Amino acid sequence: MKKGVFIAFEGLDGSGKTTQFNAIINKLAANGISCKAEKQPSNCNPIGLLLRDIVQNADGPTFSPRSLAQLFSIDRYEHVTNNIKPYVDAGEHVLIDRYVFSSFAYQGQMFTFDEIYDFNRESIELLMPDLTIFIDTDPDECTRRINSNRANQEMFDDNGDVIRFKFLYSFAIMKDITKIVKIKGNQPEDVVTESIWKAVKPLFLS
Ligand code: ATM
Repeated sequence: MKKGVFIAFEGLDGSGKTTQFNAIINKLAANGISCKAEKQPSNCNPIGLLLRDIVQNADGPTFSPRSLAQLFSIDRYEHVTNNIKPYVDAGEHVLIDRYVFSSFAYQGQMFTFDEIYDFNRESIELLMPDLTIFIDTDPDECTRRINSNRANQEMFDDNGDVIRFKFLYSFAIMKDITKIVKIKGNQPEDVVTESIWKAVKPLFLS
């Protein structure tokens, strides 16, 4: 059986990542291609739900950075084992809003690349995306968008320059393991969608 395609979307909060993720799912659907839409933290197990509470709710539970990094890796392993890999293996396409590079970037503020790799080794060895799309929007622009659109800040909204650097650093190290395409996010929404579509389309339609 031919495997499904697995594509991850990454970017800073406010980069336009989720908007573009939805736009590409719609474009694929318009071409008769259906995909399973996933996100991390997941909403498939109690750890994923706990993580959403931690990052979105300033009054939510608090954990040490080490425990937090490990919770992201536990959620990822459960999610990929139960809700992603079996589907990809059975020929379904899966698109995911954030995967392991988000840990290299966000937890990369506190831990080295190697430490985060070790936390996530099992997931990385089980399944890496066929393609990772990075929406590279200027961190100041991301902050401006977050401040104008969202009522509540998320836990890591403050440190855009460092997080972007950690994304780029981990892409450089992992470039032989997964294909990564960087798309400039400081462009009109439809231009960004077209650029992503150019990278995504060949995986489905030739
Ligand atoms: P979204 O807003 O894209 O759903 O992501 C939720 C938060 O989780 C986001 N934080 N902010 N600000 C990034 C954070 N996150 C990590 O810190 N590590 C991870 O591995 C993942 C998947 C997300």
